[in-house]
Amino acid sequence: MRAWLAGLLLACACGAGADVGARELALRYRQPAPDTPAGWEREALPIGNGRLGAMLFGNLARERLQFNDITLWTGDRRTMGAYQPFGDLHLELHGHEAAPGAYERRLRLNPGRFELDYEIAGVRFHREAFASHQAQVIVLRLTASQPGRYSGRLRLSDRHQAQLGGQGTRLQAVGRLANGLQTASQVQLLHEGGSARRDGDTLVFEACDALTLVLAAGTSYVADATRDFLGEAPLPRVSTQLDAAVARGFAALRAEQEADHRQLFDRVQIDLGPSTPERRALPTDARLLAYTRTGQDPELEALHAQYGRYLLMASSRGSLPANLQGLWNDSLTPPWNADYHTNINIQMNYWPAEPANLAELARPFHGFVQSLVPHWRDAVREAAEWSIAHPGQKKPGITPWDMKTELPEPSFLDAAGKPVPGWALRTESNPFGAMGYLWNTTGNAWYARHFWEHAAYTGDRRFLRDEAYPLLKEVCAFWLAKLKRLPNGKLVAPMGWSPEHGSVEDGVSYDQQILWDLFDNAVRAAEALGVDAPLRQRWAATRDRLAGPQVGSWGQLLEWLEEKQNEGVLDTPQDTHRHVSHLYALFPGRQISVRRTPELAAAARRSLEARGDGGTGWAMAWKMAFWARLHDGDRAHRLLRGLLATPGARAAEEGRPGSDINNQGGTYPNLFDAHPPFQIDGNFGATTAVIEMLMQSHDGDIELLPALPSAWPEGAVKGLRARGGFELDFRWAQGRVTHVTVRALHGRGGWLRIGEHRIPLRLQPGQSRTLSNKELS
Ligand code: FUC
Repeated sequence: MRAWLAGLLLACACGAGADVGARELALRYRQPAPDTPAGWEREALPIGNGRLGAMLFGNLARERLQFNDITLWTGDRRTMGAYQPFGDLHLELHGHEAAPGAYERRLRLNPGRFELDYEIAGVRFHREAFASHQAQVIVLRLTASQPGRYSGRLRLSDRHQAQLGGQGTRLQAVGRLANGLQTASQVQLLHEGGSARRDGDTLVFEACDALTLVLAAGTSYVADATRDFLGEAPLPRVSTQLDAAVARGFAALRAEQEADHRQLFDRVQIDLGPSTPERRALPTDARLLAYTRTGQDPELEALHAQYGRYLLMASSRGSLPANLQGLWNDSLTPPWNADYHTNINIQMNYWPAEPANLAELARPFHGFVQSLVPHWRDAVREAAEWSIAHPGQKKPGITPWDMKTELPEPSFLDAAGKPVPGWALRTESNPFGAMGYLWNTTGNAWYARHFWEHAAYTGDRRFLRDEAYPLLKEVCAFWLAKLKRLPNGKLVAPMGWSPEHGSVEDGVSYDQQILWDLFDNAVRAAEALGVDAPLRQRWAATRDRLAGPQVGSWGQLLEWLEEKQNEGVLDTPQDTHRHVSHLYALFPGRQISVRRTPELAAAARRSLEARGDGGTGWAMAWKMAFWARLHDGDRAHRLLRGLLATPGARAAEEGRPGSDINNQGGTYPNLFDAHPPFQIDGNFGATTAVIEMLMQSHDGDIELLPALPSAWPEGAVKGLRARGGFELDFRWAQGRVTHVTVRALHGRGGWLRIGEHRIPLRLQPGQSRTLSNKELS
C-alpha cells in the first residue's frame, strides 16, 4: 500500500507546474464565464457549504457572485412555489477593463476553492473564494502583486426586493416573501491599505492593496411542520455569523475551511489510470470536447467522479437536501421549480453518499423526510376522505406534460373502504409539504430504502432502531393495507404509474420491485434488531407473494403486469423512453442479479439494449449503473462516454432526433450534468455508477472490479465503503486486483470476491487486513 501511496504522491508532484492535470483535481479555464443565463448554467463555477452556495464567473472589471441559500423557497403547504435565487454581490473594479494576460480560473475540488489569476500591465492579480461550513459564510479575497491596485465599488442586491441598508463597510438586505419566509443577507468589506466608505447602498473603495468580502445569509425556514416551517427572523443569526467570521480573519477562516473540507473529501481517492500530458495540459472545456470526440482521458473521468462528491458536500450538509440543481439557481422560475422530485431525482442525488464515504451527507435527506411525513400523511388522509365523501365518483385526474391522456387518481382506501394508514408521495414536492403532479405511490418505499441503506453501511444501530425501522414499519403498514390480491393469489400495487410512461394501472413492475425491496429491507431490519418476529414473518410472506418480474415475448423484462399489445411503441424494442424504472430490481435494488437470477438479468439486458445508450443526464447515469450490475464494464463505460460529452453529442452521433427530450443529455464545460437543462442528479448518478463498476456489495459478497472496462486496465481506489461496515483500498494492474486492504469499521465476517475467487474476511470491528498477491489469486 505504501508503494501505491508513493505512486500517488509522485503523480501529484509530476502534476505541478505547467503540466498540472486532473490528478490535482481541478477544473481550469482560460476565459471568464459570460454573465448570461447560459454562462451561469454552463461555465460559471460552484462553491457551497451544504446550505449556502455561490456561482463565480471570473469576470474582471465587473464580477458577480450569485448566491443561494438552500431554504429560500416561494410556495407553501398548498402551493408548490419554486426554489429561488437569493441575491448577488456586484463588484466593479476600475482599471480592469484591459485584456488580461495569463488568465486562469480554477475550481479546486480539494481544498474546495475557486481561484483566479490574471495579469494586467505587469501586475499579477489573484482572487479566491470558498464557502465555509464551520463559519457559515462565503469568503472572497482579492490580492495583487503591487499595492494600491484595487479601486471600485461593491453592491449587494437581493432578488426579492428586500430592504437594503448598511453600516460602516457592511451592507445588508432584509426581506420577507409573500409566503412569510424572512430573509437576511449581509456582506462586509475588509480592506488592506487604501480606504473604503459607504455611499448609500454601495461601498466605494480606493487604492486598496487587498480586499476580503465576507458574506452571510439565511432565511427563517425551520424543518418543523408544527410551525408551518417558519422560524425565527434570520437577521440576528446572520449578523452574529458575520461578526464571528470577521473577527476570525481571513487566514483563520481559510485554514479552518480547508481542514474541514479535507476531512470529508480526502476519505476517497480514485485513480482510473494516467492520461496523456497533452490532455492534462488542456483546459477543462477543451478537454471535454476532446473527450467527446475520442474518450481516452481516465484522469478526466476520475475528476468527474470526484466532482460528484464535491457537489454533494457543497449542497447537502446540515440543512435541506440537495434539490434538482443541488443548491445553485439563478432563476426565479427554474426548470421543474428546482424541486424535490420523488421518482428518481432526489434518490439519485443520494446514491453516492454511502459508497463514496460521505454518509453524514445523507442526513439532510433523512431529516427532510422526517419533517415532511406529517403533511404527507395528511395528503393520504385527505385523498381517502375525498373518496369516502364521493362514493362511486372518480377524482379528476392529471394529464402529464408529455402526454395527451388524462391519467386517473389512485384510491387510498383499503379493501374494507377505510383510509390506509401512513404517507405517500406525488412526483413533485416542496419543503413546506406541498406536492404536485401524479402520485408516485411507491415513492414512500423508495425513500425508506435510503434509511435502510444508511444503517446497512454505517452499522449505526441507534439510527436503525430509532429512525430507519419506525419509518420502514409505517411504510410496510401502508402497503399491507393497500396491496390488492389477484385471482391467482398474487399481490399487486393498485393503480401505479411506471414513472412518466404508459397508463396508470395495477402491478406495474416498478412498483412491484420497489415493494419487494421494501419488505426485504424491513425483514432484514427487524432481524438485525431482533424484534417483531410475527410481523417479520408477515412481511416475508407478503414479499414472496408479490407478482414478480416477468420475461416478455421478445425476451424483455416486462414493464407492466401484462405485456402491452397495440399500444404504440410501449413494450416494443422501439421504445427509447428515458425512464427505465422497471429495472429498479437490478439497481438500486437487488432482486435481480447476474448470479442468482440469470434469466431475469438476461431479460434486463434485452430491455436495456432496446432502450439504447442515449438519455437525459440522469438516465445515462442510471443506465451506467445497470450495466455495472450486469457486469458489463465496457458497456457501462460507453454510457459514461455519452454522459461526459457535449450535450446531445451521443444522440447526434447515433442519428437520433435533436428535439427529443429523452436523449439530449451530456455535460456542460463546468462539468454540470445536462438533462438538459442543468440538473444535478446525473453528476451524482455518474459518481455512483463509477463506484459500482469498481466495487459492489449488494449481493452478499464485497466484489472487486465487477465491471472493469478495458479503458481502465490500471488504477487504484482508496476509502470506498461497502455494506456491512467495511472500508476498502485496492489497486489493480492489467485488469487484475493486485493489493487490497479491508478495514472493518463495525463489520466482522463477510466475503471478498474477485471473479469466482472468494476470500473469507474474518475481522473484528476496528481491525484491518491487507491481502497479499498470493491470497488474491
Ligand atoms: C422527472 C423526469 C424528467 C426530469 C424531471 C425533473 O419528471 O422524467 O426527465 O428529470 O423529473
